[in-house]
Amino acid sequence: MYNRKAWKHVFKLDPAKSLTDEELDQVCQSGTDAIIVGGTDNITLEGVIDLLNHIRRYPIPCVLEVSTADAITPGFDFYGIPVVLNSQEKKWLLDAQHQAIKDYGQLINWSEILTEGYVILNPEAKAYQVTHCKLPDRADVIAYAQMAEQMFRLPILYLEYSGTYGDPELVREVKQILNNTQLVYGGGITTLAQAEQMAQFADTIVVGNSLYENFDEAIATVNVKKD
Ligand code: 1GP
Repeated sequence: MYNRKAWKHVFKLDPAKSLTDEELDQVCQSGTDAIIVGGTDNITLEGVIDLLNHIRRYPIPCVLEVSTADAITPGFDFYGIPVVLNSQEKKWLLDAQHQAIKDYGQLINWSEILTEGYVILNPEAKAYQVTHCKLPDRADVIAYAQMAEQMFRLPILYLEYSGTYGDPELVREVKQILNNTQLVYGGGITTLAQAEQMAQFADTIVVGNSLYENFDEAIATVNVKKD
């Protein structure tokens, strides 16, 4: 089975956005450690299956990050289940997940489930707005990290700045207090230099949007693995 803790660089593909077939081939052959399929808006089962069919031509681990139960399909290696720690609504902490387990419980292979404790730090991000987050300060984030590891024993803590480049100092501080929980950073990485800066501290960095904005520069972020 795949060792997700060793993933240093991951691309996130949004089923609602499009790349050419050639670009998708390049993403799959880039040398990245895994591909996450996920997004917030307009996620359809058809879009997810299209991407899965393409990615499955390549021997690369593939994760579906579940944002709507309607777009879940078999065939992924892992299913990421976001739990939004700084949401102000219980729905995004427990209720949506609870309902999905009620509906699909018998079909779930629990060894494929990765619960991701999300802390969303960009108020402009769609996910921040949809889940009615509250902006945490530094002390809040540190406490969320401790909660994730020590209280809830979450496999992953995801510092999510989607759409904007985050604070490397905060990522460094969070890393210092995590031992078993995998620290994932995502948001605003458009260059190799930014990838290198965040990869000093995060276990895993995620590159998403820039694939759709400056493809070649986004692909070059994989070179962070050579460091
Ligand atoms: C989004 O964390 C990922 O969920 C990556 O962020 O799209 O800003 O690269 P970007």
